[in-house]
Amino acid sequence: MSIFEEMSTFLQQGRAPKVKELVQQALTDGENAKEILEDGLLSGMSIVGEKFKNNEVYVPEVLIAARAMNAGMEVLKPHLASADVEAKGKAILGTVKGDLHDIGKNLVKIMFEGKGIEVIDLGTDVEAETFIQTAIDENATIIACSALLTTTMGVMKGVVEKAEEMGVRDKVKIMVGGAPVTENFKDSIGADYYTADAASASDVALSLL
Ligand code: B1M
Repeated sequence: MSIFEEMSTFLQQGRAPKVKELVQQALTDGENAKEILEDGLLSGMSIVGEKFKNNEVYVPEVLIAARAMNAGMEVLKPHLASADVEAKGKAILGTVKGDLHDIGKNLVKIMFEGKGIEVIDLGTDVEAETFIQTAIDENATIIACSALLTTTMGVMKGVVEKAEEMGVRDKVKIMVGGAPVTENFKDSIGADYYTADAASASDVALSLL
């Protein structure tokens, strides 16, 4: 088994100290930081994402795998700049105003980062205008909104309207998701993409960048 396969396997098992150790070893062996990221860490995370989508693993396993990925990233980050890894793009993410549910939103963040997308996480209870202003300030092209309550999903319409009002509707893609959100709802508010789960959301986001 190559060091990258080993790294990917330990990441899928959520064994953070082992992942960290292998990233360090790969660097010491002279492996390229970009290859360590893509063939070791991201490859492992993408397998976890697929398994999650197919109900072969569940939320706890995903969160543990994500912790292992973050542990590896800590070691790798300083070397990535020098390897000149291109950021794949930037997304603004949050749970909408009035809604405090963040487990699904955090999974979206993990899956996006697993695909190499930089995420500005605004947290929960986020005003429509904050999504748009942050996208403008950060020069981000993707806005990803999560809502778990039927009473808060309407805020997503506000995000679309604010984007129009603030003159950036043609510059951003607005993605929506969360348990009560549907494809029909997405169409009714004029958002761009709906996905049912976090892994699919990251596939769509990557295809947009
Ligand atoms: Co709340 N809650 N909750 N809750 N809670 C629900 C959502 C509810 C369905 C429970 C129920 O009644 N059966 C119900 C909503 C009913 C409705 O609106 N139709 C409900 C309610 C009513 C409430 C309160 C109002 C309860 C009260 O106080 N009376 C209150 C509201 C607080 C607030 O937000 N203002 C409340 C509070 C809470 C807790 C704080 C206790 C806790 C949240 C803790 C936290 O998030 N840190 C909580 C929880 C845990 C739930 C349930 C049990 C689980 C939600 C969850 O995390 N699921 C939930 C019942 C349920 O869903 N079975 C419920 C796991 C998570 C991985 O799934 O977030 O759906 P989910 O994410 C999925 C997809 O939806 C998708 O990806 C994930 C899978 O890959 N996804 C996206 C999510 N965002 C996406 C964005 C995308 C794409 C995909 O693109 C951008």
